[in-house]
Amino acid sequence: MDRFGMSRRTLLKQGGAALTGWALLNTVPLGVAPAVLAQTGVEILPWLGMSEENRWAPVVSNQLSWGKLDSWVTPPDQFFSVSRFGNPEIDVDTWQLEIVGLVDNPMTLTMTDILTWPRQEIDFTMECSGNDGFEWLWGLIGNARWGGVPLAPLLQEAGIKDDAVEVAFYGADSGEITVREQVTTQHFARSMSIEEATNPYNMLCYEMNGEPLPTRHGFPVRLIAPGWYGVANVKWLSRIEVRSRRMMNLYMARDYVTLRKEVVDGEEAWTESSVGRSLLKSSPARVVRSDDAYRVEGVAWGQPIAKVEVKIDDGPWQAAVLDKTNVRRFSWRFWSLDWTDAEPGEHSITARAFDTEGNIQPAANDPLIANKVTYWESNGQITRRVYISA
Ligand SMILES: Nc1nc2c(c(=O)[nH]1)N[C@H]1C(S)=C(S)[C@@H](COP(=O)(O)O)O[C@H]1N2
Ligand SMILES: [Mo]
Repeated sequence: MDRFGMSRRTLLKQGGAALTGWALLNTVPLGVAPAVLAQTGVEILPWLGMSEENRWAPVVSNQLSWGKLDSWVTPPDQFFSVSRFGNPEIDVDTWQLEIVGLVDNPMTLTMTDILTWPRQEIDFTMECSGNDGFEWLWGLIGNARWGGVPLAPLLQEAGIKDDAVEVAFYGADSGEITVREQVTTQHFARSMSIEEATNPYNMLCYEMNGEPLPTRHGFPVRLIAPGWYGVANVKWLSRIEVRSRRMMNLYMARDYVTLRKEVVDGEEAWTESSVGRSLLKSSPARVVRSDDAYRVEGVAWGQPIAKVEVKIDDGPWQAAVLDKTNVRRFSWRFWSLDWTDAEPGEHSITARAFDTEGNIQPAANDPLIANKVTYWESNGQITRRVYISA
């Protein structure tokens, strides 16, 4: 028996029943090192002006150490977490997930019920929308192979009624929230439109890299919403409610809101929007040195990546080499660039990603980024500084 109280045999049998279309998404074995990353015997140069200090403990833990990056799949013990109300310990034997609200057949599912549905896996790089890339928040990202059951068939079985507008996902964790001086205790919750919620990639996830979900990543079951920022991926799921009114809670409509000045019909207008789908982004990860050869290594994610370019100081944009061993619709893509003429002294390194639709990651001074005054969804080009010794 394992942590789910199910026998290995039962789990294996269900794994074998995977729907074919989905199963084909995952052919890269876990643990394959990306070819573009330097392996052993290199010196890793530190970035200037970045801090390892964790200012947001205990909400934030385990930021990814870019300098130590050596695997495409992030091991769970190196995977960041963001937990607003602590990490509840849930007893899987008594845990239940309700699917209620505007549905024809309300459901109460146990872990055993969930395990009777065909198991699927999907590779997905999750980034917290607060991962702004500046001095303190740079490592709120990780890539994992998530296992579980697709959400859409469950919602279909529950039968969404015609007057429904959205699906809300509630976590078991809760805390105090104050609205206009009213102090309330609320569960962590986020919602999606019916169309977004029934996207075939959304998953009720119970495994991370082949193991049961660790407590801090949402044991026993979390939502995995590939292509969305971290906040949409509700952990410790306890209730799914189909609703006729939009959820306007802290995580949908107050805190996780991007505030930006735009020009509408020739006039300046402030817009506020809820943090949503992941945006095209890249970042230099580190500079490595072996003998006198230097190399810039980095990562791109958020949208399907077509190309990454790197600019050193005021030099031209140079095409980086994209990793070809690990290419997945929702996962990060590693890249590298040989830095052939590195002179002693301080240098700046900027990366920009291009997606397969031809979009370019915006520059830091692009109005899209410069006129955004909240730090959420910061996908502007990231510049890092490094010192090359004589
Ligand atoms: N129930 C619940 N789900 C949650 C959160 C939370 O605090 N409680 N944090 C969200 C945020 S802001 C992020 S970035 C991701 C982080 O997931 P991880 O901790 O597994 O990396 O979980 C999301 N889901
Ligand atoms: Mo987040």
